[in-house]
Amino acid sequence: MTINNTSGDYAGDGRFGIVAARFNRLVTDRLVEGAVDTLVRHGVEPDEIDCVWVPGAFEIPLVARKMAETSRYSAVMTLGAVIRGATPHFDYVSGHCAGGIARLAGECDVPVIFGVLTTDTVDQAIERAGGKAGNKGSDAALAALEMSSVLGKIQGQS
Ligand code: INI
Repeated sequence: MTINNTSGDYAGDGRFGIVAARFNRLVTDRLVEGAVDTLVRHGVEPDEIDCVWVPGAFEIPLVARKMAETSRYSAVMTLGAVIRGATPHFDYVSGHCAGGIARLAGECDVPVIFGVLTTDTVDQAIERAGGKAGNKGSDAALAALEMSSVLGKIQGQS
């Protein structure tokens, strides 16, 4: 048996969770829009999407874990934007956030998707939030759809 969903033909079944950071909201609003738009275009009803806002990327892992542990979601997407400043703060926030989400992605029973931008500049972040480098929120939604479909197939649900 081969499971390789390259066609992008996902059922979009179930509820989908988003955890989004309010920090750098100019960017993260665009990421959320991209994610919701992509989910809906793949057949997810808007009222099957729950978006929980948290203060910043540092807070994402805790809320993503709580959402994943409810077993209510087919996948949980994490969306944020950590932009490098002049101090080591960036490294602490991005390191905790990425490390926490990576642990969840390996430990949780549902897919936890990493859609947190880490960039040197605001312009780089904007480019990746619906600008010339695409929309990483939309990419996160595609990964969520594919992963929930793959897990459903492995578990024999579809
Ligand atoms: N949070 C972000 O999401 N992005 C950032 O760029 C950022 N910077 O640069 O400071 C940031 N800081 C806030 C942090 O995530 C926490 O919300 C805060 O430290 C409270 O725990």
